Amino acid sequence: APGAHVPALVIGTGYGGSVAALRLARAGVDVHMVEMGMAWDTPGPDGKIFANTTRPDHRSFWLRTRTKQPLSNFLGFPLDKDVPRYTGILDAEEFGGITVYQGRGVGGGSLVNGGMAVTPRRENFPAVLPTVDPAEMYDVYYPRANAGLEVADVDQGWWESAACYQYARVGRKHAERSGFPFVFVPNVYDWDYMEQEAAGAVPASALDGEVLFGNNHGKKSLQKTYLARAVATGRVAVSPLHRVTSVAPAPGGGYRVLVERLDTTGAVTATTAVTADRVFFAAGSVGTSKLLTRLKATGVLPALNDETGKGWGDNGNVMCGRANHMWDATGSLQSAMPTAGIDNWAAGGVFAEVAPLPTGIETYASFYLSITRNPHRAAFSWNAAAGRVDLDWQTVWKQPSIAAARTVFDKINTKEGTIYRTDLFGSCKIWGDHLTYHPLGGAVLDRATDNHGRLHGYRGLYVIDGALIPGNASVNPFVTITALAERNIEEIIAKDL
Ligand code: FAE
Repeated sequence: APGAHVPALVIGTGYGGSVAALRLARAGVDVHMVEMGMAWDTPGPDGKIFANTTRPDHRSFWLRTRTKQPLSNFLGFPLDKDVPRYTGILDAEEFGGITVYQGRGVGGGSLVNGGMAVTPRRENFPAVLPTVDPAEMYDVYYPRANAGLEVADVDQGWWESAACYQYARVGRKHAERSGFPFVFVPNVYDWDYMEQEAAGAVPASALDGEVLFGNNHGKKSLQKTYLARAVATGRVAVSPLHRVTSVAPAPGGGYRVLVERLDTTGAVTATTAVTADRVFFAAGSVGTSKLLTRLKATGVLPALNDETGKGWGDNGNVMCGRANHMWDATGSLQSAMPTAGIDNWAAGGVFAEVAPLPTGIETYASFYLSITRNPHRAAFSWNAAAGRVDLDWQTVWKQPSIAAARTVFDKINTKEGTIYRTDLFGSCKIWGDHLTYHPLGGAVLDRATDNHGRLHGYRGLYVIDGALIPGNASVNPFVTITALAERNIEEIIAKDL
């Protein structure tokens, strides 16, 4: 309600926001979560909440009139098509040199991601978060995050013979024949449900390719884990289709937060002000960085320090496909949930996820999303003339990522006598180097904030999402985002409340 006062306001409902809300509520604090995306709790015209990856519709993209598929082409045919403008689930946010894919809705990125729940190797952690004690993370907060997210391992016995993981077994064979370590990775998918999908006993979900535009059944997104527990406390209110535009010091103490209410075309139908004692920025790396950069530059939060908006990276994401021989078919049925990776981080700076290409037909393609050690870091800045926040990432900055990925895939291609696919990202284009799924940084821990996410310059303002991590996590990031949030909120509850 207008003029309302809340003890804690959380901007965004992704991993960082969900951890903050649950822990604050359990500590007796009333929490208001503001989420610009939809609730995703109501079936659409086809009876399903989420659209299928292969059949995008109005639900699929955030405020676009044409889809922007990460794999833009297939066998020479462009895949994109017109869709009605709608507050859909996947945002393909375009900056000068990169398109950043993000989830929109209650649950944030957990709604659209592959569910790969990877804890970094301990020896790599000091480079990920140099100011955080590895012992506390690996003894306390990573285990807490994995438990809270309900992370589980696939049954390897089942996996060995499941038709839907033939693509992953081909990935293993090729990795091992070239001498690369092949690792299983846990996931948040309900494996019992997937086994029943494979047996034809329940509606297909991961086995119907559901991932990028939401998953209707087996994936344990945050709505089923942290957020469900947060709401069950009775202390957490969630406002979907509401976007925070300003956070300013309030005359009587606390902060005045301006919130726009959106309709499903993205139009603003109302603006309200809420006063909050504490505000947690959990709008994701890009969302938090954009807000803080603008609020600092426009004089609303002038005391934020000069690290604001800096230290942003793409987690070294780069994609590629390989064309297999006909004896290495990858299967017409592919589970949309990845289970495996090729870990060449130590030798080549690459951790490559063996990814599905769930097209429903045999493609003879192996597809990979590589996470690489890329040194480039970009900064957000306020473009006053255009009234928007820009990011200075350059496409050529992906070259170190391509070089790292080639340490694995050139060798595999030589060994197998195979070549790269050139039809997935355009015509005659090998590398998907125009995008990231893993934005990280922009309000880096112990730089823009103190070592627990307290923003410098303003008591009661916190960052608690992927913006804290300086650009690279060495693996898929959400377990690290969750574990860091668990660590920081414990300290904040103990010392600040
Ligand atoms: P995030 O989950 O992005 O949540 C931020 C929320 O804030 C969103 O719901 C926004 O709509 C909302 N928001 C933004 N601005 C505002 C505003 N002004 N007012 C109100 N609300 C706002 O942040 N990671 C893995 O570890 N494993 C995977 O398998 C994996 N696969 C992925 C696949 C795809 C296609 C994508 C896009 C990402 C994937 N990721 C994966 C990345 C992962 O989802 C991402 O790192 C986390 O979701 C980031 O968590 P945050 O809490 O930082």
